[in-house]
Amino acid sequence: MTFEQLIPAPARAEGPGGDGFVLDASTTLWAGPGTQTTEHWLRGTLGAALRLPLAPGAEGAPGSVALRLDSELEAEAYRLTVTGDGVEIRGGTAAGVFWGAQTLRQLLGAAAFRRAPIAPGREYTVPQGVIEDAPRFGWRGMMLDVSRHFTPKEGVLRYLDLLAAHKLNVFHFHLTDDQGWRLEIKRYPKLTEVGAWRSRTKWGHRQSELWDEKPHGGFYTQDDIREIVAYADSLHITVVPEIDIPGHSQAAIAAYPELGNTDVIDTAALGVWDTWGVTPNVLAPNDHTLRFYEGVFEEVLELFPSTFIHVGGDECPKEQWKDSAAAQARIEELGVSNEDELQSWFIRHFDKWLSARGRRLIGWDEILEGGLAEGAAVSSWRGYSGGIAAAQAGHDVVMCPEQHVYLDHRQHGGPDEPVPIGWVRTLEDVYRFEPVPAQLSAEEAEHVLGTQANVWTEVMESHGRVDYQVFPRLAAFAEVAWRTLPAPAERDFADFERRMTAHYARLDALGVDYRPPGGPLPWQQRPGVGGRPIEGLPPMV
Ligand code: TNX
Repeated sequence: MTFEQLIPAPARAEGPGGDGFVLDASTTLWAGPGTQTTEHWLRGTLGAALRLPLAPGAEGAPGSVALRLDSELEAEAYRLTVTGDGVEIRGGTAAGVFWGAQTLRQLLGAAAFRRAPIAPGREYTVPQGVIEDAPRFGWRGMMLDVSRHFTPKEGVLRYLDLLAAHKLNVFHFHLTDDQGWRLEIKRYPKLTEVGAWRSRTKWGHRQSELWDEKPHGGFYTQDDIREIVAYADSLHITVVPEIDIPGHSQAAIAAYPELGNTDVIDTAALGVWDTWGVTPNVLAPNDHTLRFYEGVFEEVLELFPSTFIHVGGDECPKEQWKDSAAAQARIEELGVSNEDELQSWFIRHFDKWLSARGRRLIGWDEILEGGLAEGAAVSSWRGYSGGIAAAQAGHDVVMCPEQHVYLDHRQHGGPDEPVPIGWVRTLEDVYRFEPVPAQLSAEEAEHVLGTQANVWTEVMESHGRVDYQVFPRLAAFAEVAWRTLPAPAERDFADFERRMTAHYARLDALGVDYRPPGGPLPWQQRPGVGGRPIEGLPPMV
């Protein structure tokens, strides 16, 4: 193992030199004040993989791993020093120490990514040298859509491990959508009794004629969520929950029909949606809806300590509001000029509501339409433009343009790609993704909190399908989010690919069902299941 096989590559590495440090049964672990999360993680994860006790030892004892905070380092920065005598990880914060431990794991080889040793009694040598490293962005995220296809709790915990292994620190949890409500809300039990299940599922892109005729569903109890949030916290990952309003809400309307535009359609006849796309069935913009969702958000705030709370705000078609006498009366009463401003009023309500409780609202870039609420942040998904406009207006932005980092989009143009949708975005394309657009001045660019990759699951019916779409591209994304890389065209993709050889072995050890460089294995293909483009349809671009 050398320093040249790390992903993400560190900012600076000196070495390797000397014989290295051998971790064995006698190696002790000393954890300075404030470094307990890493102490537990090292013992629980590395200790299990290598079957080493990593017993508590004295500060400065030879043959030890030492963890300490160092106020001279920036938050999340770390310095990993390996001598013939031991390993020291210093971090600017507890998170910095933890990221240093992730690097240590990579230096130990693929075996360190298993849950138990494959060669008991083997020694593990860490190369000698110094690594100094710090992230480019404070928001390095992945969004997982658990509405379109449910990921059971165990799968979520596993993804948190995978994020941590890539030094990603935000898990955007897309909990509600038209096709399923996944979060237990005590005061509204029907949200999960009714809203967490659909009778059947479109198999493939919405233009496909295939159906999976079996019920699909599931949800997280509040205790599940507490466990997920606490587990994420132990990995220095923040969970940002998303409750999508006022569009993408058909599952909620199916559970509580009075939330819909009852003067336009018979909302009592609506079920949880069984196909994909954008439904016209959106929330009614009235006081009852506001009070209902305040109730939802009250429980959300109790469960999720994150400063940011995502309220969706995307793809809210305005037809029903145009046709609704009640919505039109509301427009008049508020003195706003159109339906976009009505949506803006709706979002602003929750912006104020969240601010009053010490939180901050974040929403998809449609929340810019009709005027962006003060203090709100934007997830820029329809390209860079929403993010540019928001940053120029002084709002914080998370860059996640669909043209670059939507991992549901196919990663190769070949005919074997399973359920191919969207643009072809290869591993190299993701490696060359630049989160900060050139149009922003240095000052405006300060508003780019970071970047995230979004994993929408319409065409991912299983854990294996999610892995296939996410990996290996998440590794390239992690490097983009962590490192300060040259301009896209100048990035050394060949070097990244070379490092990926070691990384594939780590992913194998972790049991990740990634797309192999040579294309999908037979069982990863989905012959006959339509994506888009499909025959007879114009291509998406
Ligand atoms: C657009 S991104 C959506 C999602 C879909 C996704 C599919 C966003 C805010 N809305 O509802 O799942 O495209 O790529």
